[in-house]
This record gives sequence, C-alpha cells and structure tokens, in this order.
Amino acid sequence: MSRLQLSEAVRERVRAAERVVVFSGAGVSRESGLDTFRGAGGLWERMRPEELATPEAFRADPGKVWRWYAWRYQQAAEAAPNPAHAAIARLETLFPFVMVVTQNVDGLHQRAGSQSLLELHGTITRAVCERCGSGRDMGEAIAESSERPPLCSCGGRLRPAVVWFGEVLPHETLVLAYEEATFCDLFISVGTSAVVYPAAGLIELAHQAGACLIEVNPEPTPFSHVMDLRLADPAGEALPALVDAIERSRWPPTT
Ligand code: BV8
Ligand code: ZN
Repeated sequence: MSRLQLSEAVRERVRAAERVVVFSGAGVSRESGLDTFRGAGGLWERMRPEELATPEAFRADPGKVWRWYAWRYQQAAEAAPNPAHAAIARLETLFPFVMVVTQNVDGLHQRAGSQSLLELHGTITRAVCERCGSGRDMGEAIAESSERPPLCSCGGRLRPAVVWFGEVLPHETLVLAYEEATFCDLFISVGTSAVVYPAAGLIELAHQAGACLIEVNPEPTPFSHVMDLRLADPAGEALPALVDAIERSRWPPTT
C-alpha cells in the first residue's frame, strides 16, 4: 500500500491523542491463514454458529464441539502473527495508553507483542472445568484427548475457555472495555463485521464519546458511515501504512 496521507482533520486528532483503542475481529488474523466467521469461505459458511459455538451444542455433542476447537487450536498454534498484528503492537510505542480489545480467541495479538489486551470472547489457548472453573493449557488438554473433552481432577468436564453465543462476556473484561471505549481519543476498528453484541456496541460508545474513528475492512460494516477514516484494504497492508502515517503525524521529520 503506497504512503498513506491522513486528512488534516484526522492528523490533528492523531497528533493530540493520548488514549487509543484497537478493536479487532477475525479479519486481522485472516492473513495469518485463519478463517473469518462470516466472510466468504468463513468458518460459519460451512456450518452455522448455533451448531458449534453454543453451550447447547456442547451439551448435545461434546465430542463434535471439542474436535472443532481442537482443529481451530491447531490452526492457531501453527499460524504466525501477520504485519497487521505487528503494526498494532507498534502503536504501544507511539501513544501513552493503547488497549487492544479483541473478539479473537487465537492469541496472535499476544504473540505479536501487544501488552495491553482485553479478550472479550476468551481464548482458545486455555480449557476450563465446567464444574470447578480451574483452567489448564488447551494444548495439554487436547494431547490428553483430542476426540472428546477430558475430565478435570474434580471429575468435571473441560471446555474451551471461550464465550459462546448466549453466554455472558466476562464481566470485569467488558466493564474495562466499556471504560476504554468511553475515554479513548482514537478508536481503530479492524477486521470485524461489527455484528456481534455486546462487543460491537463499543464502536457506538466511542462514537458517542467523540473519539476519532478509523475502520480497516475490505467490506463495509454497519458503522462505516460514522467513521472519520475508512481503509477498504486488507489489514496486513493497511495497518502498517496507517501506523507509519500516525508516526509521521506525531513525530514529523525535523526539517
Ligand atoms: C450475549 C468465541 C446474552 C467463540 C464468539 C444484543 C445484545 C446482546 C446479545 C445479542 C444481541 N443481539 C444478538 C445477540 C446474541 C449474540 C449476537 O451478537 N449474535 C449476532 C450473530 C447477531 N451475542 C451473544 O450471544 C453474546 N452473548 O450477549 O449473551 C446474554 C445476556 C444476559 C444473560 C445471558 C446471555 C456472546 C457473543 C460471543 C460469541 N462468541 N466467539 C469462538 O470463537 O468459537 S463470536 C465470534 O464472532 C468470534 O469471536 C468473532 O470474533 C466474532 C465477531 O466476528 P468478527 O470477528 O467480526 O468476524 P467476522 O467473520 O464476522 O468478520 C470478519 C471481518 O473481517 C469481515 O467484515 C471481513 O470483511 C473482514 N476481513 C476479511 N479479511 C480481512 C478483513 N479485514 C481486514 N483484513 C482482511 N484481510
Ligand atoms: Zn474441576
């Protein structure tokens, strides 16, 4: 992507910004080879979310759901963070406060070096006991049994430590995310279709609070019309160009 020119208005907001939120979805991990949920060829295209990512599906057929997550865990473990994840991590060197609020469960933001991170929908890297809540590494749990969920030492059944449809998001994490969206100066929404709630509500919150809004997504979303800047390019190209432009705005080369 060629050198990105920010408008004077956006450059001003970027220059003055102190608190930044990056709100990410499955599209950020697309260029790491991980399927999205709703886009063409996405995970859900071949199956419906209700079939697998719900407590009812797990109760009805724990083996099938466990095998799906074991497959996705393997995919994530073999994937590498892409230039979008790296650019997002680099933002932490450009602003005093950066919070990555992700819907993704693949752990790639952490592996790219992002330090401040809220995982709204949990993580595929951990398994948790349905009965006593104790957690363990998902890789170990799958090594113990890849066909059906293993049992905890308390006798309870393990499940992926993700938030399924119809389940509430971790309260503390959601409250922190609401705070970050309410008080940020710059809100960058990247790689999300912005249709899953309550996560997508963060965009509206940031908009109401007067943050400068940037969207990175090859497709339009229900929030595209309120964005101050929209980059309709793949995140792996757009994010490095955007962070370079942000860096030039905050530290203009001394002439
Ligand atoms: C809850 C973890 C209720 C598991 C996931 C209003 C209020 C509250 C709830 C609801 C509501 N309306 C509806 C609901 C129910 C539901 C919901 O929102 N449904 C949607 C489908 C309408 N919400 C819930 O069930 C939530 N729970 O609210 O509980 C409650 C209340 C009280 C008491 C009890 C219960 C829980 C939602 C969390 C579900 N878990 N994931 C797992 O991963 O297996 S959601 C799942 O969707 C993933 O986390 C995913 O991240 C998330 C959002 O999808 P996206 O990340 O946006 O991915 P998607 O594929 O959709 O889009 C990718 C985008 O990338 C596309 O736009 C594409 O154009 C773009 N793209 C493609 N390539 C690139 C790219 N962008 C950049 N670069 C590229 N290269
Ligand atoms: Zn247990």
